[in-house]
Amino acid sequence: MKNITLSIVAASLAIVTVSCSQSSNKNNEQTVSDTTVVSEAGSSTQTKANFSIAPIVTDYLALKNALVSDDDKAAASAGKELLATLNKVDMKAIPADKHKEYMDIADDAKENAEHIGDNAGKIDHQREHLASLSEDVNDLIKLFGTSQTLYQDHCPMFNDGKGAIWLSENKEIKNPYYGSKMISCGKMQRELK
Ligand SMILES: [Cu+2]
Repeated sequence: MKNITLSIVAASLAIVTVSCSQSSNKNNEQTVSDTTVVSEAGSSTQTKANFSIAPIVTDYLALKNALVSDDDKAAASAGKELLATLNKVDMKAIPADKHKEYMDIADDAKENAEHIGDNAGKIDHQREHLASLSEDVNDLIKLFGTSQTLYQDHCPMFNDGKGAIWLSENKEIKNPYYGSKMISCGKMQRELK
């Protein structure tokens, strides 16, 4: 019975991690805590509403700032930090009605953080993942709010002119998609708080 459960877990992890080249070493933590939440669902209000995305935002900003500075190595280590932070999230702290949405966003954010972490030396690739990661963090802010005032900035040029957003702790524009090449390219779209 235990073997069957383990192979199901292994199979589902395999499905989650096949996308975009590198296979990952995602640990089982999340699956385990997820199961715990499901089994507790019957025992009513176990969830505390004290979840904060602040540690995720802090790691995201460090990563973003590394790319502003054209520092692929610092971006990689910040990506690894962010992945660790996401893996540490206690699912029981997240209100039940936001649980599924959180999981969807966090899965995507983990994949982006992991790829940024694994791609020192390929700053263009890291920046592609930053575009998607910034959407994830923006979605988390919509869902949970932010204790820190942030600015949603937009770069109109990135991704062949399709544009991309990023989040910043400063009003001043410092573009993480182009770094020193075009540091002031972009516009602040709105203030988040
Ligand atoms: Cu990738």
